[in-house]
Amino acid sequence: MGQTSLQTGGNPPTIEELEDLAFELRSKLLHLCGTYEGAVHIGGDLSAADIFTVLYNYGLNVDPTDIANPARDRFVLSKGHAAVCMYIAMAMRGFFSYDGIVETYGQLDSAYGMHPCKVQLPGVECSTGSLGHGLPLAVGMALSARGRGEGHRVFCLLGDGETGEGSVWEAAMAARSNELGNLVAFIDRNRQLMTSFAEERIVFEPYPDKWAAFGWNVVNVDGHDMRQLVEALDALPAADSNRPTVVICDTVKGKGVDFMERNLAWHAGSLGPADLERAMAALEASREKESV
Ligand SMILES: Cc1ncc(C[n+]2csc(CCOP(=O)(O)OP(=O)(O)O)c2C)c(N)n1
Repeated sequence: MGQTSLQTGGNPPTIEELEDLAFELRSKLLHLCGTYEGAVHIGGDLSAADIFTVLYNYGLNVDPTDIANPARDRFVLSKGHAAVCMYIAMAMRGFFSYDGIVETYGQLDSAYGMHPCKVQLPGVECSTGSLGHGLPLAVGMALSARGRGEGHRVFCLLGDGETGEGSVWEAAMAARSNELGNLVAFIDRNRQLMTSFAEERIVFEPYPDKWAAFGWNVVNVDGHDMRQLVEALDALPAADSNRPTVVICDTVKGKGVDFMERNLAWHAGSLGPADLERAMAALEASREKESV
């Protein structure tokens, strides 16, 4: 598969263009999964694919040709096991080559590890993978930006299961206490953990109320509806405001591939050639269904 795709002549992409990009991202993800011999965290990649798409092509002020620009927005992938989806979204945005990811993904010494490493892969802002650490890191980065008088935002993507970690709530309290309106958390609320459905293990609900009780500005969206995602980004309070924002994205683990959707067997897995064909057919069918 080629590189991206998006030719907007400098204008922000339309909703339709973002939807096409999300489809391309899912296709590329499945193809990688079909060529890599080990397991890929495909379920939580597919649930977050629309979020990655809207962030890298609409929400984040980043430039792949100027990755060290101090004014850039920072992105922290707290659910680090979804790294491959981030790599591909970044490749589609021009940060690196998709073919390069496919060639070395998951191999010893590859820059494209199962979890992201900022030392190995310039453009990645934080090394993550141990759940519960991304939001605390993002709080530190947002606090540092404030201290230096910098006007950028810090975005962080978490899994909902991950928010069972106490460190997330310490960070949530610290963010409000320090009035970090420059901090934006996205939660991939797919209601599944690694081997179980979320509410079977931890009572998350009333989930939005919990964030509100910690003093955050709470926005609820369908995490597969590009228009709602764009509107949430458009409506973010100014970076110099005093309340952090959480965008709770209602999502489906395995989204787009019917036999993976809400299926605990597909937290992580690999695809043989026949599975890949079946998965691609399912993805095409899901797209057609949604465009009716
Ligand atoms: C501290 C820590 N404990 C356990 C794991 C192993 N692990 C990887 S993914 C995962 C499930 C996470 O669920 P969630 O945050 O909801 O992610 P998603 O369902 O979106 O993949 C677990 C337990 C880990 N990476 N870090």
